[in-house]
Amino acid sequence: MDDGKSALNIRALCPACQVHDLVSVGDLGLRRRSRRHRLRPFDDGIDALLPIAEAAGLSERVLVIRDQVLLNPNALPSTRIAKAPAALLDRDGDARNTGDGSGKPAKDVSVNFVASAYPDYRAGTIKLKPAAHELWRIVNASSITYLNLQLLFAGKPQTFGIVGVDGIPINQNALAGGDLVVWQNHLGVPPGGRIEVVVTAPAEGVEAALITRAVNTGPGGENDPTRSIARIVAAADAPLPRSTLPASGPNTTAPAPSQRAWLGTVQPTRTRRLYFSEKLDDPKDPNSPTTFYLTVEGQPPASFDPHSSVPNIVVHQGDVEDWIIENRSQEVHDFHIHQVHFLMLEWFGIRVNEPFLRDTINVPFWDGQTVQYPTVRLRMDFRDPNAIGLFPFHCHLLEHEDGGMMGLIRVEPAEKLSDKPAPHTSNIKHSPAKPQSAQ
Ligand SMILES: [Cu+2]
Repeated sequence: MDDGKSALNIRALCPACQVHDLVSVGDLGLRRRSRRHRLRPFDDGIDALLPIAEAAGLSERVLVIRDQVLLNPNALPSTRIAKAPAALLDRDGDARNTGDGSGKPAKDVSVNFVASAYPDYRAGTIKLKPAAHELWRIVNASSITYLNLQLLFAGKPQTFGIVGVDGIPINQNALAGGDLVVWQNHLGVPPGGRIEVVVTAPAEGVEAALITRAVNTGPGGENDPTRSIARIVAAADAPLPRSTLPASGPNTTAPAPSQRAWLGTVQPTRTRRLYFSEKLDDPKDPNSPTTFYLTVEGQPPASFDPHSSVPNIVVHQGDVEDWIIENRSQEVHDFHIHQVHFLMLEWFGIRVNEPFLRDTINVPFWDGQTVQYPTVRLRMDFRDPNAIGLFPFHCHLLEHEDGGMMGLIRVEPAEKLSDKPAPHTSNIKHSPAKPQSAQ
């Protein structure tokens, strides 16, 4: 188990609590199909689940977690909810999370359409065989709700064995000594994130629950308090999940490692900076309409035009780039790109050691005071020939992307050597020493 204690060697599977897919559930095809998403040359849909050798022979279940309008919006908070133990947020740089985990949530949450509604959170039940090992494939299909999942047995956090993030197996890079399973006692899963984990059921009679812990989304973010989202009951007569992975055979063979060099060792072609920002129609009225921007530095901020097919970024297949994503607003944003995955190199300016890929990542909120805006640094991989085309990158919070927080990238066929210009130079400027108008 990774102890995660090294400050400069953070296995940051959970920056502010987010997760992706190991099992290639893509966007699961469960989210809205807006005009914008017709831009995708390859629609996400539900892909075949990738094989995970570490999960051979396990029963598997898919947990689709959604959010919805509160069923009881005017109810007072319940006094019957036992206080959850202190949050155990490690190695995610989550010290800024000062929320107390209470209060009315922005949305109710459901698991496979069974809601756990405020204020009592009487959740549905997942029935398991006692002490059984299962593979859970989890997607956060919420519009705006961040999840920080934890499994409690008799009030005590249990470990998840993470085998996949955002549709790609943890071990896919086939690094010598690379982790096959990452053990963690909580799972940060942002909207759009997917994660595959091995769990062990409790003994019969043990009170257990799947909860989501509070996520501090920033002064401008929605409230995501601690709450139970499913009861876990272990009983000998529990039915087995409908699907069990073969103990051997092609479905348990790990996918062939990529023939391309591991992304972490590739020299990027160039570096770009993009930033999230928001603009109130009336700066004096925090409740006035807000326009959302995701801007490539050097370009004028512009709310995304769904009728446009003009890309904000053009790259060539074969390129590898470093993108610095900056947050100039006071709420968390959830950077997501279609078609490709990326390697997170730095989170909040801290180098991290993640030998696996993502396609969704939280970008920490600006507190309104620090002289530099929070950033993440991502190594973007455009080497796959299947990535050629025009596709979006955006914040995965529905209200934000629909409010304009989106851009387009076009991946063109590989450059011929004769077309290649002189070596690219970075045009990246440092953040302004003092943050200016956050547009
Ligand atoms: Cu956002």
